[in-house]
Amino acid sequence: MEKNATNGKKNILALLLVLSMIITMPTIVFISSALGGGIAACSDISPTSINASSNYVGVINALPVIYVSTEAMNVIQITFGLQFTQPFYATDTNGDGIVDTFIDPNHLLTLVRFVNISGNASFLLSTGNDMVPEFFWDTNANKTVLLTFISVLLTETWIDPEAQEILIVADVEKSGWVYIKIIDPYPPDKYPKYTLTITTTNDRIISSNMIWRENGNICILDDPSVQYILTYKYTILPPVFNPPDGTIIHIAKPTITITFFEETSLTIATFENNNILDQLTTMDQKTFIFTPTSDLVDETSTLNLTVQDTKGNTLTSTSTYTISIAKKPTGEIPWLIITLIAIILLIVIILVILRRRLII
Ligand SMILES: [Ca+2]
Ligand SMILES: [Ca+2]
Repeated sequence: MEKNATNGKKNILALLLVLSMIITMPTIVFISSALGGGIAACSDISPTSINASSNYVGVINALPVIYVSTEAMNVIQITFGLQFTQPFYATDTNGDGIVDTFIDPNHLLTLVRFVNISGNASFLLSTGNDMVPEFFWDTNANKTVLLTFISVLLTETWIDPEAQEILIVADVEKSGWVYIKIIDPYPPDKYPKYTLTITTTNDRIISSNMIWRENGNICILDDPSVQYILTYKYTILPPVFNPPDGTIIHIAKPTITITFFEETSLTIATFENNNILDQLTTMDQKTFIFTPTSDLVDETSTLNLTVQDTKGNTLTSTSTYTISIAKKPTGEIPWLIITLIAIILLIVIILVILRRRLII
């Protein structure tokens, strides 16, 4: 009884609170399914969208939506020969005041990713099913901006052992906005302790929210630069394997050397999942030599090493080899060939004898 009375008081208080808020804040809409439902506030909805009924204090079921402007949509239609029957739009699904979800009811555009460009919520969009964007839609300015896609090959690399930095320069010829794809030589899944900073030649740092690293690539969205410097802060540089990764080995007991650029200690060493830690030798803790104690057999084998530096950083490196040992002659007598030759000789002899008899 007491509990019901308390609930009743709570309901009256809630009703008064809701009514007072509707009166004092007309631009805010509430969801409330009678008095048992929750209350949620959403901005950017005009009071005209309040749908009141006898059972509901106030109802919203629409999320804030931004529709593309006709002008911005026309740029894309004309440039890419597309025909939109309805405008594409964006919604704010979590009510934080920033649109976060892109919808194209025409199913002509593919969302590549959301990006915040100088505080403007924008969507990188592809005009096909691929994930290479052709333009971005800035929902704040409600304009579409065309992008140039460039795939850059890295050519020059410097290593600064003092700063433990790898510097790579990427030259890009462009004007206007560009979406650049560069192969990531030190992807985060393989080198989780390396950090990457991208700067331009005038020391402008590319904001980390304009850089994406996935599937072994680095993607950068940027406007006015022509040269980018990729700086990786490393912990342990990857070693050099000799013979290199992917080599086909034709000898049963090959010697494989692994050279690091700094002193390290081996913590794990396996070859085709067998522990070979005590089969590796080193004179300087930089170059390690592995010669198998027993003959290798024909198969694809991976050499896997984990090392640790003096600061406790670790690095795991692998190199895979195809073992293909040449077959020795077996020494067996080729009876089939001998039999065939004997039969041919016999036929020849018979033919010669028959011919002589005919002549006589
Ligand atoms: Ca949002
Ligand atoms: Ca595309």
